[in-house]
Amino acid sequence: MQTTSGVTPSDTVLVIGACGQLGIELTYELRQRYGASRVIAADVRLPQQAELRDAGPFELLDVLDRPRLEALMQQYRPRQIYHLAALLSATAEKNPQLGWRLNMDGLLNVLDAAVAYQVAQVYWPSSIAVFGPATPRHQTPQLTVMNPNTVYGISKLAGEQWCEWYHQKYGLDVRSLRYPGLIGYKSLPGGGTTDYAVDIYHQALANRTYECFLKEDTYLPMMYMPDALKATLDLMHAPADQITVRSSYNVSAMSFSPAEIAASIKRHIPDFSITYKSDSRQQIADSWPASINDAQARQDWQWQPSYDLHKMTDDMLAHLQLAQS
Ligand code: AKB
Repeated sequence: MQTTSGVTPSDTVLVIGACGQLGIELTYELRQRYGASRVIAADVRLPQQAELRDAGPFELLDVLDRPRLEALMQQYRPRQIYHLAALLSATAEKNPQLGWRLNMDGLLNVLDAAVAYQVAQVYWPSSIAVFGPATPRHQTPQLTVMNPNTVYGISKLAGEQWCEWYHQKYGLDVRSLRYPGLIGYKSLPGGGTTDYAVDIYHQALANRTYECFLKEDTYLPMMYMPDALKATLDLMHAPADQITVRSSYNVSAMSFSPAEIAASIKRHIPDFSITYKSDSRQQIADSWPASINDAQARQDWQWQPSYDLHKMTDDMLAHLQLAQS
């Protein structure tokens, strides 16, 4: 039996970067859909969540280590690869050489391995960081001026073009989304500029106060994790002839400022207060879009988000409170 995603019941799926914010949730979701034993979680470090290690196969992998990647390709012969390992924007600015190497050479290692081992599909996340200060900030189109000024954004833009090149040159079915800031309750992000929108929920519950590293009126595009998982899997399951973008799709769900997320939280925690002390991440945020136009994704594979700011806040706080009790 062949599914629309090209994955049959005996195929395996490799998730590289399975211990990251998205990797954890995507691995859980893929294991639910395909069966735990078929989804190989791989990361450079052991997972803190025992479930990730114990419920299915887990392999240590530094994606820059080509021989180790080859060995895993030979062992598992994955039909799909989700390659998520990367340094995010703020961390890559502090360590530009590593940011470039991991984000770029890691991707090229995976694309080469996918061609060599005839992998049916590769997923690789891009980001709104591909846009820059000269990009139209509101309703940023799919195709527009792109002049990223962060190492992360430069590596993501180059990565997008490499994905397109591997598709054209080798017919590799590689698919990608330009994620906005992702917000979820199952894991903490690390090293991103949009991370405040996760941390604020934790601090609101723990301390009733939050000091934000962005200014109160900094609007950024954001997405709740269930929507991010849905977008990723909808894209991967869409018939190949519907995929008209082989670099990376714009996807959008909501846009808000720190003041607005604080007000949303106050509906549940009236004594919550926020203060602002912007740091170097403000400059990164100011170079990114405030909102995204995702008409192409809606047209090609019927993308439709389910969560707005208040609905996300209700769900986030309910789950975090449950975890505390
Ligand atoms: C970051 O802030 O670096 C990431 C992103 C928008 O790609 N969350």
